[in-house]
Amino acid sequence: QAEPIRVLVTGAAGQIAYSLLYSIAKGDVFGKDQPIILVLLDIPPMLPVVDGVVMELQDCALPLLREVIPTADEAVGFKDLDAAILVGSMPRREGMERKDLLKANVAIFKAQGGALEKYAKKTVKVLVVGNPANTNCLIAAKSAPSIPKENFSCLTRLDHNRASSQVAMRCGVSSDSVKNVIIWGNHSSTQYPDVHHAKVNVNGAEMGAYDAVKDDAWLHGDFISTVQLRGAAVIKARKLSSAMSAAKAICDHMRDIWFGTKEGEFISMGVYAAGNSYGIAEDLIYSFPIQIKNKTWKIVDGLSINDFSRAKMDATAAELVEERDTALDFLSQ
Ligand code: NAX
Repeated sequence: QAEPIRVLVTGAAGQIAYSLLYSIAKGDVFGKDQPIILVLLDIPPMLPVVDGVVMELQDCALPLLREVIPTADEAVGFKDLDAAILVGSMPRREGMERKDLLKANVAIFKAQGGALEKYAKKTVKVLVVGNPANTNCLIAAKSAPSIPKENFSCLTRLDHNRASSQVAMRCGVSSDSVKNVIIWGNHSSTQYPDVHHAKVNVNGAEMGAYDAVKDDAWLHGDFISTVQLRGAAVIKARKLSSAMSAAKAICDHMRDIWFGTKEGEFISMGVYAAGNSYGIAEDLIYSFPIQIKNKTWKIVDGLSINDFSRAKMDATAAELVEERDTALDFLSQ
């Protein structure tokens, strides 16, 4: 059997991790034949809670799970990693300014990027989930200069899945009948969910999303705002932020990195923008349409962009530039 791989999940005492760890440990992400050593990192006061999670993982009696290591020590947590899923971050407290939140997270992701640099394998695949996910990812990547920038990505798959599902429900088809929706930009309310290149399979006939939905006003209006504001709607209803769906999206994202995307399909993820795709400024982590093969992603090029899309892609890029510049000020302090 294969050698075990070492997978880190941070924020291990939190609610996303609670939904995520079971799926990883039972083989949904890295394959049914891949033994796993799970490393669970959280801050020291949460370690008693992490111990409870460790007990539950043991009690699942999962054959692929070789070892579970709870820790608050970065030297232990980031050692020899094959994959790192960075979920933990500083949450926004009431009355907290955006800037203060960003500052606290720059400190966390600078430290964790530094720990990746120092302790992880150079081949480690790093997925940043903790918000602001794009900018946290950029800071982590910059703090780990010897690990290729391409190994870092941030989660916009939840937004992608939300968009697919909205279209599927509207057309009365199953969610796997919808492919190639795109989330452009930031994982924030400025993100642009775009279905101009999406395909819907309606009773065996594949057609463009606009032809399948037959309601351009909805696609240009409520569809976009529903996806953009879905996180807030879940919080309002549940009094807690998305966790089950976030965990599912993390699994989708990492599984696609490990095994590749399906032929002819693309997914969305936040990746390093090098300044040569769709006129998006360089040195941002921006969500693009992505295809993955041999654990290597590439941006799907050459999709036509109309004026409606252009304006929305630029607006979310502008937000990311501002976030980055503020974050880089903190990073250099
Ligand atoms: P919880 O508050 O339930 O858990 C977060 C955990 O992270 C806590 O146990 C906390 O102690 C830990 N933590 C804080 N700082 C840490 C550090 N420096 N090192 C290690 N652990 C640390 O939050 P949860 O609902 O699990 O959400 C986690 C993060 O995901 C939040 O930042 C949230 O905003 C973000 N999300 C991002 C999404 C995305 O699509 N990119 C969607 C879901 C989610 O909202």
